[in-house]
Amino acid sequence: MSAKTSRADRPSSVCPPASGQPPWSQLKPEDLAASAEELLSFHDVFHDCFSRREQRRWSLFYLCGQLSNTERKTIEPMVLTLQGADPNAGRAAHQLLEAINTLLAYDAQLRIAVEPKPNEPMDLAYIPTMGHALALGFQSSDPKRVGVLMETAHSLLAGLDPADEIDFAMAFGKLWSVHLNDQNGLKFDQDRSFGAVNLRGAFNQVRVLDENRFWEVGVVGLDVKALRTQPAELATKHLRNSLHMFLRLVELSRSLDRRAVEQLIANRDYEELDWLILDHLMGK
Ligand SMILES: [Mn+2]
Repeated sequence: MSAKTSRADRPSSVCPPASGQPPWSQLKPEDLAASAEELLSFHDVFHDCFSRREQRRWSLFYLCGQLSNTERKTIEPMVLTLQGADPNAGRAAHQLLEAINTLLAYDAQLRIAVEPKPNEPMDLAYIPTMGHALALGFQSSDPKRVGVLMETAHSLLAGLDPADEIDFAMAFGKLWSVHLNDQNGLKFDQDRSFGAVNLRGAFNQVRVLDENRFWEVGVVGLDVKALRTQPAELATKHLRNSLHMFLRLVELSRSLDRRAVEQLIANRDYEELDWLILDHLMGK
């Protein structure tokens, strides 16, 4: 008869393994030493099973890089020389396209506005600008149902002028929404109140939206967030500020002397045009 018994045949009085026993709080130094001894002998027997093949592969890769004729022997040029540009970049775009096509097929009424973002939550910029988002939409299974959404802070983080991004997308009838806010330089995505950092930049965005009759085709959103150190009861003022700023800038855009603007552009007198607009923004 075999020495093995099935689980069901085992007597219940068999002592469970250590992991199944209640913690034993009366450890003495010699108990710890004995445990350490056991662990070491376990490691001696099994450590070969736990070595990772990646270490061998990458050390070989690194040596090949050291022996290559790249000018700098740091990881980035080595990877670019031996492996080429990141193949995941192309794969990611195809995965995004696949997701868009799946959604379009899932709901025949659905329209998708892609909101480009150059940084978070990843350090890789797969769809950082209007141009990227438009290209993705035009490749989709139903380009009529894919448009874009411009967020001020995202355009600024991509090093672009939000008003130009608005104009570019509107040129193709593809701007379906905007998230107006502001951004102070290249840091985390701040979502400051609209116009809080760059008043002239905010005016330019409102003007290009209004002059192109955006209200007929899209929705204005204010994607802003409260400053982190504000008390809770004051933390919704950024919404008031952004809304008032937007409405005031619409008024200012509509009350700007159109004939004077056209004349200055015709004269190529751009300094005077700057002053006309700044003077108008500052009021009298
Ligand atoms: Mn947004």
